[in-house]
Amino acid sequence: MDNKLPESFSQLWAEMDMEQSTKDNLSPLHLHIPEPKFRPGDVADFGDIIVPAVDAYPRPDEHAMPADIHRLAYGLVRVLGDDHQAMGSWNPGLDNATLQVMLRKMLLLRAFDDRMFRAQRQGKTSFYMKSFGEEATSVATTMALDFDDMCFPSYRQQGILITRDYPLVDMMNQIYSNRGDRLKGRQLPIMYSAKDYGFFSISGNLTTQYPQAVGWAMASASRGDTRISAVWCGDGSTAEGDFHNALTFAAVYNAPVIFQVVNNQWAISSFSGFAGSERTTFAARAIGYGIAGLRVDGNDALAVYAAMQWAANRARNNGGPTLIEYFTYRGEGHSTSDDPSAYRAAEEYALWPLGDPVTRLKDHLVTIGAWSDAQHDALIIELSEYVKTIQKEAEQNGILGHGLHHPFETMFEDVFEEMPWHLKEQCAQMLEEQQDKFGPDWEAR
Ligand SMILES: Cc1ncc(C[n+]2csc(CCOP(=O)(O)OP(=O)(O)O)c2C)c(N)n1
Ligand SMILES: [Mg+2]
Repeated sequence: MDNKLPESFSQLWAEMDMEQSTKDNLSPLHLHIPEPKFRPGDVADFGDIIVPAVDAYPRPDEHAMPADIHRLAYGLVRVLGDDHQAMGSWNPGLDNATLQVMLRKMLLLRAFDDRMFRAQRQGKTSFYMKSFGEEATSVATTMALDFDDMCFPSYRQQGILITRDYPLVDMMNQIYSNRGDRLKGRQLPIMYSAKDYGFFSISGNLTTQYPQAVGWAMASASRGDTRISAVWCGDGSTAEGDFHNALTFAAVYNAPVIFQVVNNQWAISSFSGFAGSERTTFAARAIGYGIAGLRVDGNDALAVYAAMQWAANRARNNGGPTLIEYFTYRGEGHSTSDDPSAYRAAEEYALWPLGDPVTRLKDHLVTIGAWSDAQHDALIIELSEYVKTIQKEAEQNGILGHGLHHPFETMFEDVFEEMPWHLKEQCAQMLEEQQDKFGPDWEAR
């Protein structure tokens, strides 16, 4: 056997050993493992979060070149000042009636969340997810869109449906997977789908909605339509490949899509550092793709509205995609299956320097004389009673485990236009087995 090859390998290793000896004075490589600043038992201190003055990052022209507005990706768009007045170039100048609707919708969302959380604890459904502290990012954003613009939500934007006046009873029927559930029990509770309300089916697989929103926007543009799409995901979800594929496509084709990252600091028990927040902002991801990027105070409903309006006008005028980061905080657990006291400091939400979105909007309205504390307290009670009434209505259609759901055989339907023989057989077998199990009087419900 020719021994040239082994010889050349040994030469190579010998050379590498020599090189190694010259590196002996280097310290060994090591990895950085992100660690949240505060854990249970600590008192959170958010002193390092920079909250710039209102208008420190003024509103650029909607046609600005992305390269000319990089500052906006590192700043914080704000409208509501510490004195609760709306100020600066981003102030959307909404009239009092519109602001009152915004507040009402955010409060309704909060009342709905509270009620459904409680329903899960009472065993009426298996799962629920609240959006406490993030209400502005779904309500104010939706108000800045047209009704026929298409929304691609993650699981924490039930505020879109509430803002678009989707019937609460239908949301509850879905949560209970009961016989009134428009989705026939085929989706996990809270994973709504409402085509007629411009609300794309929620998927549990994180960030799949990102490329879908781009595809929808590209289709709209290629048809010469005027509708745009808007998509939401969380900070953790930006680590998914789909996030980056979507931004690449949108940048290449200048698609009329608005990317939104709701940076609530947490992805279940992982903090945002695991998605890269220790190095830069999520809005700054836009810079690498050459698209517009805005970082916004997510608890300032007027700033959120203004940013969305800016991006929507830009997209509608063929200015292409924008990436908006809403800097906010997840006030409660990830879902009903989560216990945040196991991994983060207590009272973090109360210490969050950007406050609470509902309180800030309310304080603004009170300050300008368009609302009062008494009206506010009365509205909270009114909405809570309203949600309770709707809940009773939904529960007439059934709750978890009480048997009132769509007939079992419907699970075989809606896939094929004509049911193939093998599914017919399986369906018949299932019904037979149910009869055997529950007796001859049993009827498929
Ligand atoms: C592809 C995929 N990976 C992991 C999960 C499990 N998972 C569900 S929610 C979640 C956290 C997502 O955090 P973030 O994107 O910040 O959204 P938030 O819940 O904070 O709104 C994870 C890891 C999943 N559903 N899909
Ligand atoms: Mg998150």
